[in-house]
Amino acid sequence: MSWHVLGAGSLGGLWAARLFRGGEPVRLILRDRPRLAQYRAGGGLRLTEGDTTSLYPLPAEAPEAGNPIRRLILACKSYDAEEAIASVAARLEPDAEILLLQNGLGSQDAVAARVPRARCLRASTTEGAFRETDFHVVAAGAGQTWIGDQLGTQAAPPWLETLCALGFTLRWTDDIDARLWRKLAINCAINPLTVLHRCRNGELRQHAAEVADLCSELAALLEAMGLAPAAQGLQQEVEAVIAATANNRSSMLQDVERGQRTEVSYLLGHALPIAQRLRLPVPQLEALHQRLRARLEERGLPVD
Ligand code: NAD
Ligand code: KPL
Repeated sequence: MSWHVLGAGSLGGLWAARLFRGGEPVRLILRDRPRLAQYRAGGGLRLTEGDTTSLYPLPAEAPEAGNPIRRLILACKSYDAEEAIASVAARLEPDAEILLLQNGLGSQDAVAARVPRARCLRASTTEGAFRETDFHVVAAGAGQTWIGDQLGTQAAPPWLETLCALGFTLRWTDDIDARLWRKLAINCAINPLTVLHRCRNGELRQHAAEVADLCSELAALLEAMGLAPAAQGLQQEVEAVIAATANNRSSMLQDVERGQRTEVSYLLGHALPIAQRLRLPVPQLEALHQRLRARLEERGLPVD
């Protein structure tokens, strides 16, 4: 049974190359014919891991190709996910499984609403990869990926084991939303501040009080949502992530520095309306969102 990977960027490239290398049938779906021609001219997908770069001649196709899709990895950014799934919706088999790799929250529901018959599995990953050039991906540090159903009612799919053998650290969870919310909270406490202070993650240690205030409001929000376990020890984990990734630029800072749209709508932009609905005051988070939007506007970037 073939895998399809939609979104041949950093994470999509990493997943696709590892599947191909492991002997799994896999096809890339590229945005359109010009992109397909560009990919074919380069001879395939390049993956650098450590000192080794390999070229993998994965088959690729356009969204409108005729073959049906049974297992799909959706690996584009959150803000592109809905449009991307719509471009292949007609090709999905009735019992298709879709693995959603998007960070933050909000895009997963939008995708599931577009393809109500498919089984949408949500992932929360700390795997790292970046694009050296188009169709050349660099694996940037091993992480782990939690996968689960939204309602946590079904068993892990049998292919989880197969993928673990290909170099992924995958774990099944009955509570993927709690994992996604915890990651969202960590990203809300770190990423916007790195943009505002234009700093690497580790430099946030000089803004410890600001980080602590944000963690306290984020933990209160998680508790108010009935996600008390996801709130526990949030500040300590944020501090640990800042220390462990001290030398990194956050993904949001990287987006801003590259002049690209950020995923803020799926992080702070997703959390704040929920706080409002729950009538929970979160003044520090509101102020952070305003400051971030102002900075994005200054840089000529979309504020959503
Ligand atoms: P990316 O920008 O490197 O790749 C996204 C790819 O999707 C691009 O190649 C883009 O052209 C393609 N795409 C967009 N719309 C498309 C469409 N309609 N049809 C076909 N292709 C389309 O992004 P990424 O870094 O791989 O991130 C993907 C998601 O994974 C994001 O939500 C990100 O936050 C999350 N994530 C990434 C990393 C990482 O290390 N890169 C780590 C954790 C989570
Ligand atoms: O996930 C991250 C991101 O940059 O998006 C952190 C954990 C902050 C690491 O940089």
